[in-house]
Amino acid sequence: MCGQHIFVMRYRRGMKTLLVTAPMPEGYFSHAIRALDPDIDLIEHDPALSDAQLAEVDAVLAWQLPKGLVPRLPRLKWICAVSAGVDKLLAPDLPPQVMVSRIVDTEQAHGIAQFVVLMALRHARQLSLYEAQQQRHEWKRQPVAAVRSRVVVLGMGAMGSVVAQLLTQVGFDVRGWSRRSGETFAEVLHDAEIVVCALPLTAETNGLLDARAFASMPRGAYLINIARGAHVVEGDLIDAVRSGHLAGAALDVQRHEPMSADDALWDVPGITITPHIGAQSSPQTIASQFTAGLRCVERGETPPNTIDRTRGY
Ligand code: OXD
Repeated sequence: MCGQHIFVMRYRRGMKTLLVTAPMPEGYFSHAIRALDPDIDLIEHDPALSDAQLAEVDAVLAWQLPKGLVPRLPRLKWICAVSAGVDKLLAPDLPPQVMVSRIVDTEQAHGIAQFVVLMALRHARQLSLYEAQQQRHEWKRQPVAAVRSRVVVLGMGAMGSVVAQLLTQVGFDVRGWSRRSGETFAEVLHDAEIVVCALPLTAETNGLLDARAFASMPRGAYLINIARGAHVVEGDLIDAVRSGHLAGAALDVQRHEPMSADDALWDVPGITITPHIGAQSSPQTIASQFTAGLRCVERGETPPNTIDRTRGY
């Protein structure tokens, strides 16, 4: 369902969409889109595209925007993210009237929730201890009990709420926190055994998980980040883990992706790195939400899941 009318004039012709979806291979999204509607006018991004070709672009389907692209798109009306997060698309030079929407995908949210549960249980059931024992051929039992750890989920949007639900079903004692929950950040962290970051990345949340936040968590707490690397001040996290204040972290996202081979995060005992594989929407889901949104834009209406650009999500 489209939202409100945004244009006085209705568009009579189909719109041209630029696909800026690297690192996905060319064709990854266009095949799925053309399977739904072979007449949609698509071009794949290529640095060699001329100003005249870019001047015809009405919409962009993108993961992130190369610097300098936006001013070359004078007709741009809509950017559709191929992701749940839109932070990589909110370029400072994006004209205010350009709408930005995101993918809202329950399958992806379930995949993320499963990943969080995997990491939370791995930590709470001390799996790394038994893996280390196995390396040493050491058969030694530790006391065991069903997991009831206190978990705080930061961000209770489309992702965070599904994460909180699945953690609760597994037996964790879960509390959600969002800007509107009333409690201060330090209050919510102070007795959290596991903190899960599911926040959107905005100017307010960039670097929120810093030395102060880690100091507010109890000794032995564990961090799971499935949102964006920039939520975490990575140097502060390394210090908090190396000092023994935090037990460790599972980082599916990092500030610099892909991480370079000499990134300091790789070698911190207790920090688990995965390469942004928590979950991903299928090209078919993205194609279907994109084509539905494009129809709205063609009719001069707001596409579904359009974000509030002043809030950043
Ligand atoms: C997303 C992601 O935002 O995959 O969808 O990180």
